[in-house]
Amino acid sequence: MTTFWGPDFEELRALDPEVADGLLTELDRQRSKLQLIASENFASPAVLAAQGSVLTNKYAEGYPGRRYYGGCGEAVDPIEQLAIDRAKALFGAEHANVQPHSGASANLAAFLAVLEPGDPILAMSLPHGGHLSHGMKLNLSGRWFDVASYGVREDTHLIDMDEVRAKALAHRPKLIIAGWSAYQHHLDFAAFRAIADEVGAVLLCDASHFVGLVAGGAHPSPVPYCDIVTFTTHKALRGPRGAMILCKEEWAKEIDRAVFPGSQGGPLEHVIAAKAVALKEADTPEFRAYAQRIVDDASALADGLVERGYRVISGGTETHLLLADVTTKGATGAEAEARCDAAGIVLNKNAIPFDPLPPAKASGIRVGTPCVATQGMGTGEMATVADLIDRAITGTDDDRTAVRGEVGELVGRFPVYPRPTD
Ligand code: DSN
Repeated sequence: MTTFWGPDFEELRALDPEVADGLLTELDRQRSKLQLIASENFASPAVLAAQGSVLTNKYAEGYPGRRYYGGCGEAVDPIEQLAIDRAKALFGAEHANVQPHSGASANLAAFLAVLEPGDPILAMSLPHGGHLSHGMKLNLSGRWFDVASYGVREDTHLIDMDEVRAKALAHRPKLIIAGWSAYQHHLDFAAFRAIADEVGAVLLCDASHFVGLVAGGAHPSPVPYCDIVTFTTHKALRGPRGAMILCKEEWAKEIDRAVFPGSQGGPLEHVIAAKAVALKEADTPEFRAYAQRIVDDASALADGLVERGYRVISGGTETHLLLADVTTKGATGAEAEARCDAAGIVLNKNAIPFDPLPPAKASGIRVGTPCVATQGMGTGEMATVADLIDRAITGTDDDRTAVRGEVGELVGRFPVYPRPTD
């Protein structure tokens, strides 16, 4: 039996102490601060082992059984096939492509499969919570397609499906995108499907943010309703950095061609192996409990901030994140982000719907619970987290020093990547 041969940190430290020091600094940052960025997570040691493996050495342009390089039959083909089969089984999908390097790359491939330059598309606007690859004017999607966007209602901060339908009837998009980066509620996939059918559009869901919740049964699935579903694998799904595409069988050939050779070359087989591991981890009762904990934590955190006088956008959350207006607390989003960071709390400034401030300042913060739920923190800890955030934003430098100490104590009770002494 061959024994595993993988990353040797001492060798790295001897060869390149600057990079080694950087890795240790990052490990310490992840361990010692409170990680509340909604799109981040802590990949498991098994995922990290697969990603840091000799598969990085292998070229494998093509697909299992149909490669443009020799040497793929022994390991690369079976591992990629395993990832494909696990993705199809976990999400009940007809077809899976596990090669996209990122969410933007997955969306690009979906566009290539469906659209021609200049075609009309309809997607959620970036300032209301959409993603830049959904038609933002500086992004390829905004430069190459004729984009109309829908948003949220000013009174409820919820997507108004009547508005989506009216925009679709007026714009006649060839592609409708359902999906977001900063929205707190379930999308009405059935309504999106009906609108797409009414105007003859293809329906794409970018499920990057919530696909981990879908995998764990804590969020409705877009798969039965959508022609194509793209998603990143490193958010709540807790896999390696990368992405996947699921689609109906009728789109399978177009999607595969659009990924390779349409928009990518050699697949990252070490990352694909790590995706396979993450999919196996996600297909367990432990992961289902984890997904529910993420949602429960986010809801408890929203309640905690509301109790402390914050305006939580739409009043609460059904997902893993919330948006809170911090301007009533005497800070812009950028200032709140900096003050929290000084107190050991990592989150990001975020535009809120109808934000009067520019995105670099923003009126809000986005707070997510995938990381703290991985650490095992529950709703009881979220009251403490809300208090720490509030004191970091509204307090003095001395208060932030005190909060930093309490953050250290809290994360010390829920260690991530534990030290031998933890
Ligand atoms: N940048 C990611 C996020 O933080 O939401 C989406 O790509």
